[in-house]
Amino acid sequence: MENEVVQPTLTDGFHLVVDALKLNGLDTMYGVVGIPVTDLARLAQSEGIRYIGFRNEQSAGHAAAIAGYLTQKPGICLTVSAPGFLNGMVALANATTNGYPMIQISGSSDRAIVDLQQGDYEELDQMNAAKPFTKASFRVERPEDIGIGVARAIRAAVSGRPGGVYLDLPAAVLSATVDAQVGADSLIQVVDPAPRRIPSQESISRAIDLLQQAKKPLIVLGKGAAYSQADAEVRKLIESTGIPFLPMSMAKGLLPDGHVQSAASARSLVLAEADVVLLIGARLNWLLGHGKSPQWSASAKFIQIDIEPTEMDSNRKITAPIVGDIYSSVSALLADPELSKVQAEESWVAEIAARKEHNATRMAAQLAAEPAPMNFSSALSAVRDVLEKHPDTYLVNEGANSLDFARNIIDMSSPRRRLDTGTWGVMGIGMGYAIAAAVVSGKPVVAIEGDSAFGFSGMDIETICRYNLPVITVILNNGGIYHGDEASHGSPSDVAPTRLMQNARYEMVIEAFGGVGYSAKDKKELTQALTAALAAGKPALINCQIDPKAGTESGHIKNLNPKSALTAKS
Ligand code: ADP
Ligand code: TZD
Ligand code: MG
Repeated sequence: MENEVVQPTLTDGFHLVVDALKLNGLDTMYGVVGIPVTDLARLAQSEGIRYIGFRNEQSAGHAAAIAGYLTQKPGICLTVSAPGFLNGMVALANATTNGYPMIQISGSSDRAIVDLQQGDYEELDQMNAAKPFTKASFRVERPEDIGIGVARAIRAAVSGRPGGVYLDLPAAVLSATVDAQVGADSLIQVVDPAPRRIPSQESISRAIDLLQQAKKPLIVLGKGAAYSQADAEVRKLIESTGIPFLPMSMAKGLLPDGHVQSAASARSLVLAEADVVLLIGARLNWLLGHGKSPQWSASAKFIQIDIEPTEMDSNRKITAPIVGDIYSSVSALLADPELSKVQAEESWVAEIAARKEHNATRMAAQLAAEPAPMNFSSALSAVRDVLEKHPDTYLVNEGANSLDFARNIIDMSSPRRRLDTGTWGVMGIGMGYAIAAAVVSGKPVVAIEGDSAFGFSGMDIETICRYNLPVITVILNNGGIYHGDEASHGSPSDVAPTRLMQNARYEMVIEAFGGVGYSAKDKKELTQALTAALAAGKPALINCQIDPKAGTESGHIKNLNPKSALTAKS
């Protein structure tokens, strides 16, 4: 009919969020649903975005963060208002601290009510609450701004030093409608979200000058180097110069730990002796003794490659800063003909080799022992021997002794396979990192967990079983935080603060959800269980009985515990 009124085709906020994510290749979401985002997850799933539902937003957030680290695309975490938002915030802050690209998208309550503090359902000024913990925090107030909000969030998450970004979506924006064409036109496909940062030629020459003067050069690889995926270039730089390298924990495997130039097992020697140090994607924070003595020589000179200009001189003078992305910076070093004059001296290489051999002999003796019950070394030697046959496995690791021993004992041979507690030493990453690693890679994952560490995210064993992921959780169960043998401090009813339940049957937790539980009291049982679990490729949990006396306070960082000036301590 001639006079029929053509109704405009409408879209709404829910659809625009999903369309914006898909347009930018963001194909997975980790979250927990509830008011006002349940339909967002449903719609995402119906539109082909994979939605992985967790039991707690903290785990979902950790999953999103590590997915970002592994893929260089922001990991997406979906949360509900106020409490769900706050549960996710630990993971978002941890992502910012570690430089993982992540976007937490949260629904929020009615702006007018929230701002007048009239007590809305789950009322919180989330955008402002998120600011101190994030690289950027945005709120979208109109459906036609969703495209821009998502684009800005993506850029903030992945450009420069990556980090956590918060994107606030009030319920009213999600349900608001707008003309479909207007909506479609408002979406942005981000072009070049993480632009290369080309270092100046001057900075390259300055660095090479310094390397040419070095008698005892050292390259430190950090997780920024792993993240940047410039694997071939970094390897070429190291092999062509013969300079020994030291991987930070998550850079293990960037070059295989068994590489002749690895100085990992001569760490204290190379830190103390190096005269010129090239940092590639590693900060001189507490993990590197702030670059100061006694760990480092006071006269050592530093070269630092980092995309973040303000990182330079943050802890110690950087003589030759190279501000650039790692791929461009290492490529520029390789392209400079002067680099061919840089060659590590044989005496230095030999000194390191001798120390490595000495330390390896000592460690071999520890690993060969078969104490009953098991201790950390003996249990992890069994895990190491099995994992050597499965080099593609992702390794997630948290705890104190469980972390320190596993980092030293288990060699990595491929890049970005080791995922651990990172810069903060945060507990609770275990199940989230394991789930995301399995989802992103489709490969098997082994999560080595302290018994305390496991408790922080243990309920997501159900998530692992629900999605039938090839995740094997190995609990080094010494019955406590650091150790399980501390006597109560005079309480008639309570155990000591470090104690957890003795002889807890963690293997039964996974059985509740249809996974396979194992208990291992010695190396043989552990070897058999891990071998069988890897062959099955299904959810499994191995509860390893570790001597409650095994383990030291705070693992390797006991020195960071403040001491009471008033309490006489033994
Ligand atoms: P680690 O804990 O392994 O020592 P850090 O997290 O302390 O590593 O340091 C990683 C560093 O890498 C950060 O300073 C970050 O800015 C930097 N970085 C991350 N990605 C890149 C990149 N693509 N190019 C250059 N630097 C990067
Ligand atoms: N809470 C959070 C979120 N992060 C932390 N790092 C801690 C608390 C303190 N903490 C550590 O630094 S390690 C650890 C805690 C509670 C657990 C150590 O016990 P474990 O490991 O059983 O996991 P080991 O093998 O017994 O040492
Ligand atoms: Mg423990």
